Amino acid sequence: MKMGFRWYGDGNDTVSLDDIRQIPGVETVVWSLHHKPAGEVWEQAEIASEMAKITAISDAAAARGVTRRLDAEVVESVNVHESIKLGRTVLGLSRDEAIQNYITTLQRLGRAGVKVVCYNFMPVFDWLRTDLWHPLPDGSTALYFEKALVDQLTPEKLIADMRANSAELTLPGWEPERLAGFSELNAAYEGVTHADMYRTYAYFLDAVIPTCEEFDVKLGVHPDDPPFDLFGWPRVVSTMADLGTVLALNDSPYHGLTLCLGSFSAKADQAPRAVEAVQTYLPRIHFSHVRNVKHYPNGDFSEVAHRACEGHVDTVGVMKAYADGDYSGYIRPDHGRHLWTENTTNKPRPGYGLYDRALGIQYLLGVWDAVRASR
Ligand code: DNO
Repeated sequence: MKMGFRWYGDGNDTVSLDDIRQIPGVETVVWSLHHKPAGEVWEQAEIASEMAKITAISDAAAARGVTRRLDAEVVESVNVHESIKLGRTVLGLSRDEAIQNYITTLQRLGRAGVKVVCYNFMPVFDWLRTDLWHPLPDGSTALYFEKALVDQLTPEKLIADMRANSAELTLPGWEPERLAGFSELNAAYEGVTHADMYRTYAYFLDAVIPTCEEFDVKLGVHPDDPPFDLFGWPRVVSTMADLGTVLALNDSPYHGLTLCLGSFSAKADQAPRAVEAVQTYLPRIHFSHVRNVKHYPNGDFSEVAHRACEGHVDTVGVMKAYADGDYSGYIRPDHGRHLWTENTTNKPRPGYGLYDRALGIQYLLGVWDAVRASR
């Protein structure tokens, strides 16, 4: 297993590569070209330059006698254009053009040494929360989902809120272009069913997986977040059963999961199945996000510290299942609470501060090390 840490890039993240390098146990920096809209080809030179920043930090440290290196083997995400999910031209791009661009990007990432590419297949929006700075009783803040608010929310109001709340940083999945094309997309999804989405998904996989095999790049789909339909748009990567359906769309081992246990467990009845999900799909899990959520009886959920007893995700059982299965993929902590100065002078990207994710890693590695030491 390789432990990773997500980094949004120079000038786009309050956390620096040197901060990441000092977290014990981190071996992989999870990166992306965050300025690239879905559907656009990534240039080889841009890929090389971003990856070189990550490896250069190890070179500088090596000069001071540090031997542990950071690699750049995991990309989160190369976003899938809506034309691919809809199976038709939308936002000025045809499905097959968008797929060809995706293939070109995968080829270039493979050539550069990337091993896993994360993506999602959610219609229109990426992840959704109602409060990005929700106060927790301990004085920290965290991402929060208030069900009653979403039940009476229109997509238009949501967009305005996200724009106002995101502290001037572009959130992944909420890029200005995607928000701008919203009305066209809303109309395009009218009447689209779950079965339609599985059909377009299979078409996409059939087209891109041969490239993944040739260039040795594994694809890992991220579960829907939250894992249920929103605004009537069909989400198809939500439940334990959906994960099985999705994997059965294409048998190649290069088609697998980015098993985000926090997203998977954001549906209260799925949270108790987190360990089972790891055990069931282990050989097809290429990348995993391990974090915790706490459910409330009214349907709300809050993100909490990584420790198992803080919420409803058995993070100990999850790490034990990975260790017992000799998991050889990538894991990262996810969505920390915002701690200390992160609530005042050093506001990070929501969910992506330094401290709570660094603490989370030590907890996850503690379980991993304990299980392996007890063999
Ligand atoms: C949010 C993330 C998601 C995730 C994408 C994967 O913090 O978990 O934006 O990266 O859904 O494509």
